Amino acid sequence: MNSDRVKTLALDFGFASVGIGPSVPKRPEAHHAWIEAGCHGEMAWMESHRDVAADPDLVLPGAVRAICVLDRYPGSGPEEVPPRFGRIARYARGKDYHVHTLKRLQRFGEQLSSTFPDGAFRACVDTVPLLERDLASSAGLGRIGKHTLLIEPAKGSWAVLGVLLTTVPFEMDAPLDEDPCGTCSRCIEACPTDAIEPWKVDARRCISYLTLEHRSAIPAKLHEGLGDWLAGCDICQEVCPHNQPTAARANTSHAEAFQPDRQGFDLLEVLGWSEDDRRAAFQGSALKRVKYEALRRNALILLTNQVCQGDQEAKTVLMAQLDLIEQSTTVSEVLRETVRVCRLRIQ
Ligand code: B12
Ligand code: SF4
Ligand code: SF4
Repeated sequence: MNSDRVKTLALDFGFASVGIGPSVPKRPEAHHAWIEAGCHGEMAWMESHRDVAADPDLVLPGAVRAICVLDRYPGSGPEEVPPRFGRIARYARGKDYHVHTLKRLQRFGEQLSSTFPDGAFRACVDTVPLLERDLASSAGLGRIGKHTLLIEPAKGSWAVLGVLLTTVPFEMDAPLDEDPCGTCSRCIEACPTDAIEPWKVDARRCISYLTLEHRSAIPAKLHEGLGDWLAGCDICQEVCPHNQPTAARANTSHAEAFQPDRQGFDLLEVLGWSEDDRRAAFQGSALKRVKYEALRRNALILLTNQVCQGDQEAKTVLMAQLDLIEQSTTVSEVLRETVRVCRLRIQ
């Protein structure tokens, strides 16, 4: 079935790019091996829903195509930050894509349903464990780099993805599966926690996972690697040659909702927050999933990193914070363990 109308409509809905490919992933075995090796860490849902990744029929019975869409957000190279400041990843500097991309994708699906009443559509944006990058590369949106992110030709990887599964056999686009990296290994060398092997990221070592998803204490050997990342990490994208500034990238359009509100937060401010303050600061942001305890844990580690780099002013406030937490009767095991490691590091 001709796909022109689908594509025009996707662009009308504000997506930066759209492609159509098969609903089944190309490399389900790589996902299987990743889970078997335990690379998903504490993301138990990935293991319990592992069958879904290989079989989209479990998400939408009779699915034959994945209509893949992409929203770009502004990116840049490495950046300077003020002292005692924690950075947040760029995808989370604007509005929450789990809401903005998903809502538009759902409305796009509803519109297609009225045009193709015999077809079924289901919108997914991180909401089910499909292999979105695998499907997007099969739909011709971009190629997968060694850091495992999807890289758009001439545009780069600063983008989030969405998938609309459908039972309608629309005409497919040519896949983009060539290796975009060649002999480059910049992301592997730049990753501070050695999380990347070519085309495999061990989430248990990835700062993005550790700061956003991991609820337990962060292993002591990885504290220093967190550097100044309070939530998420962009280092592998900052260094990638496909993301370096060019005239084409300077003219790249970004979804309005993803214009950055802020680069990050003052660490002392974060440590002084109540749960209500956290909720208010993260309202409408993808960061709302970072829980209060995890945020305090991250902030303590970052402040300790700065003390270890010679910031004496940070040391005074950090010591006061560590004392305060230790004296509290309601402090969690996670924070207690974090305080213990922070003290050892600044001794
Ligand atoms: C779990 C998850 C994470 C985990 C694990 C990351 C990972 N690399 O797997 C953590 C928390 C660490 C994470 C971090 C980030 N994430 Co994330 N994450 C996901 C999620 C929910 C599932 C990914 C998954 O299934 N991983 C399991 C592994 C096995 O899958 P995979 O790496 O895609 O595996 C494929 C490739 O490796 C490929 N492959 C294997 N061998 C080879 C060989 C060759 C030659 C080739 C070409 C390919 C290839 O085949 C595998 C199977 O398809 C997706 C959304 C989704 N449903 O897809 C978002 C998603 C991947 N994340 C996204 C983003 C933005 C990020 C961060 C940039 C956020 C940040 N700034 O902090 C970082 C980037 C870290 C990184 N380098 O990956 C975007 C990526 C957009 C893009 N341009 O690619 C997604 C698609 C969310 C979205 N809807 O937009 N994420
Ligand atoms: S997001 Fe950061 S920690 Fe994770 S793989 Fe990329 S560089 Fe490494
Ligand atoms: S930094 Fe180099 S190796 Fe890593 S994804 Fe980009 S091109 Fe590939």
